[in-house]
Amino acid sequence: MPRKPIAIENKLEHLSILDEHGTLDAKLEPKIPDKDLQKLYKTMLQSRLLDERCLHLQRQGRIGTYGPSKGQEAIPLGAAYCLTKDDWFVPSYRETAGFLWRGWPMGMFMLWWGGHEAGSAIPAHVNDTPLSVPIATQCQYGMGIAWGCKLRKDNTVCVAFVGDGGTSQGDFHEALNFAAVYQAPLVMVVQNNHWAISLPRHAQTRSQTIAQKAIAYGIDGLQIDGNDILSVISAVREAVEKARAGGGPTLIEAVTYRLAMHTTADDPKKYRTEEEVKPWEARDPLPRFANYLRKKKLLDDKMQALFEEEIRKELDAAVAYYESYKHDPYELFKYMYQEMTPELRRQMTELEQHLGASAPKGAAHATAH
Ligand SMILES: Cc1ncc(C[n+]2csc(CCOP(=O)(O)OP(=O)(O)O)c2C)c(N)n1
Ligand SMILES: [Mg+2]
Repeated sequence: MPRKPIAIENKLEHLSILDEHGTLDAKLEPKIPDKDLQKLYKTMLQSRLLDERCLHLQRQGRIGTYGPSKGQEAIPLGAAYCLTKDDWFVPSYRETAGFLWRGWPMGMFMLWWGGHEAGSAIPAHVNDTPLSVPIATQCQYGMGIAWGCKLRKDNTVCVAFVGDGGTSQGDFHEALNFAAVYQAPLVMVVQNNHWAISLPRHAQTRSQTIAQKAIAYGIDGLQIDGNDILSVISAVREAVEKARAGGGPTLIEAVTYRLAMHTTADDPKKYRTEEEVKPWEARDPLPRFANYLRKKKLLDDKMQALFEEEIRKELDAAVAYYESYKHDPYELFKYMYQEMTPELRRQMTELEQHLGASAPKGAAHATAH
């Protein structure tokens, strides 16, 4: 028998609605109330200013190693906008603008980067998981949570995030395969920011796009301009509605760029050129969204100044909260399990003996938070 082509049912598209010059494809413009557009912009600005403040805190030795999300604000923010509070938001570590939309206090975010366990204490009003630094592990949480949503039949869905580098981990593939087989309501958003620390996207996978990996799992895949919040909202909204209606998972590759360093422990000048970064600065999601709002008369200089003033006051209060936080030296033993293991108890007792009577007693707080 001769070889013959296999007809694979798929469509792979790229979506861009607001280009880098602020030109709108009006046919594709998603319906978003004016008030929401303004709140989204303020949150994007808040994320950018929080990022700047955390960088300064790190440089002054007042916070731990910090991983900026500058340039990637539109992706987690647009995605979070498409969720209800009961839906699940499963982040990696560059979803700052999404955390803010979900109502995470900025002081809590600072506690996380300051190394405190309390930075993982998600507010009770949302179904979110904490920042996840072990690469791609959150893909499995997202898949399991999405499967749970389906089994509970409570009409909720899960959006999980991973980086381009994370797509090389087995966790990513296992999660998507499982979600596809069980038709779990999972939306997997890949933040393709072109770099995994110093490893460029082209060295990460031989695939032409990350979105096309969806074809292998038998699910829908879509590539979008991740620096355009309108594209993000449009794509995630469609995927969330499909998942909620029982249509199964979607893989969205959101193309963006990490404008800052990987973390404060990294110097990107060692592996990438200014010429590479410059065009991406022109595609920054923040001024692009601002231009769109200005054209719609939803933003002006006065409003911009007011937003900045309000955010800076909130930031000052968040830093004050973070820096006055009373550290519990025993908290690191208490988060992992409902009941501590004998080995953890032994280690905590050892620390108690080491710290002496001056430190708060660990045993009194022995159960998990
Ligand atoms: C399991 C695991 N392996 C390695 C690392 C070290 N590490 C931290 S960030 C990173 C690169 C991640 O790149 P990407 O997924 O593209 O995310 P980005 O940092 O670009 O947002 C690596 C390898 C880790 N944190 N976890
Ligand atoms: Mg990356």
